[in-house]
Amino acid sequence: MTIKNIAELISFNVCPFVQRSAIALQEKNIEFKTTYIDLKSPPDWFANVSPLGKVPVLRVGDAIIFESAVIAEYLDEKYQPSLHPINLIAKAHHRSWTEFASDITNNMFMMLYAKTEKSFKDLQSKIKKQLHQVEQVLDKQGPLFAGEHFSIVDAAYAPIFFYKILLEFRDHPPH
Ligand SMILES: N[C@@H](CCC(=O)N[C@@H](CS)C(=O)NCC(=O)O)C(=O)O
Repeated sequence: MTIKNIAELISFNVCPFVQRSAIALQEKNIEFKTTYIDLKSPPDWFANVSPLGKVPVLRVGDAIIFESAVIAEYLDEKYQPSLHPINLIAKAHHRSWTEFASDITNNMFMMLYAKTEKSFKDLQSKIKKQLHQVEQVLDKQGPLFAGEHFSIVDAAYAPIFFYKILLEFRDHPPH
């Protein structure tokens, strides 16, 4: 069953953090409206809804929720069934790997905007090591973090694969 029109996702094109929220909304079968803004020249109203000046922001009625990991947690608590493991240790592990996904995503961002060949290459090898760590976890329990079942942590990794494809065939910064 789809839950109708309860949310507006304030977005920026190809933002991996926005993609996380969009995936979480879709996995929860929530119908939502997407509003794209240009981060280089945001509309006046954006400062009032985004305390950190970042996307994603989820607008639910008059309320604002920001930070992609928090948006995912909010959606998971509000709309059942939960996409977290029941076991509290497993759930804590999923949250830890979500943190790690944020670090990888930030490194990918920095790689995309790297100013020098050296910083580009350094980040590339750091990300490779990080992805290798993730692979080792998934090799034991994959293909997803909870085996066959999609969990909220998987929403944090899906955009990483999109960015990986974007970056992996490059051996120098795109700019
Ligand atoms: N920790 C934030 C990161 C979000 C983020 O960095 N979004 C970028 C776009 S992909 C942004 O809004 N950047 C604008 C800025 O930093 O001023 C989250 O998980 O939601």
